[in-house]
Amino acid sequence: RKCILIGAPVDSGKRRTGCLMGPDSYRTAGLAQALSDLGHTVEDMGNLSPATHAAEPDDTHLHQPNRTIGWTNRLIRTGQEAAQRGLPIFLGGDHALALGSVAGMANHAASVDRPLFVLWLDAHSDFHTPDTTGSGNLHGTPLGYVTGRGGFTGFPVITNPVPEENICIIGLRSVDTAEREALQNSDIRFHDMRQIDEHGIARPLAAFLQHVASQNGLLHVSLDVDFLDPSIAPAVGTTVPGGATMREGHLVMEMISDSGLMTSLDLVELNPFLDERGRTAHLMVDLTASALGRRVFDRPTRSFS
Ligand code: DIR
Ligand code: MN
Ligand code: MN
Ligand code: MN
Repeated sequence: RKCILIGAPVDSGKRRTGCLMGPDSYRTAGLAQALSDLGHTVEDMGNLSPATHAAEPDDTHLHQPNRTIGWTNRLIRTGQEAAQRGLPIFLGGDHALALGSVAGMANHAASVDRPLFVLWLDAHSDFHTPDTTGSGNLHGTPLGYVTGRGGFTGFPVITNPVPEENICIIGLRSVDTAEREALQNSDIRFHDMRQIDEHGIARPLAAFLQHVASQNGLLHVSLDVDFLDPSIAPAVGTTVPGGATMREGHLVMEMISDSGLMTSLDLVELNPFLDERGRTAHLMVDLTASALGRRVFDRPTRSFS
């Protein structure tokens, strides 16, 4: 396949900075080589910058809304164009980049007359709107935006909202009060860590992938570093204990690969400033490789005699 790396050093989605260093960390950790070793063609578009935007208002509880609007404009257009040529991999950058990446993929899906499905791997549900967010951090709003919830004044109008029933969130363990009610009243499929503990992570994922396949859908995967347990992925500003293990992470990505369904991917929330010798960047690269065909524990037949 043709993988198109899109550097999206978005850092406007929350107050703690550092995600702007994400794209170059993935490059340093060897992402392009890992993908070409698997037989894929790799094109690196370099790092984007936000479209021109107004100065930030000072009469809002939101953090840098206009810069995020600039990023959203840029990423919708670039993503939509890239999706016609290959499999876009958005190198974040914080999760505010997904306002643009997912909206762009929704436009692309509509243009080829297929439904878009979204797999959200995250400790958080990111289903806020600018009106419900308590933190004012827009990285908590992408699923609210792409499903067409209100309140996104000044943002590009959502022309192709993603139907709630086309979204599956796995890994939840930190959901704000305002989001909880909205989520429970929505048709989004969501699976918290308790469900994963009780039934395993494969079951809900397999059901969702089967559904995507039955609808001939495109599949966008959004991988937030904090989906993973902080003990294996410490380089994120919003660590939440009790996350996915190394093998759960790889299992998810390997099942995605087996399905052959993934058509675009976000790697988000990596803050290399918080990392220990690039270990989180390296893990994210390894997970991406698993999603694109690598089998970590597949080894040539060995004899144990
Ligand atoms: C939190 C953080 N729910 C907020 N969200 C994060 O600020 O709205 N999402 N970290 O991944
Ligand atoms: Mn997130
Ligand atoms: Mn998160
Ligand atoms: Mn490696």
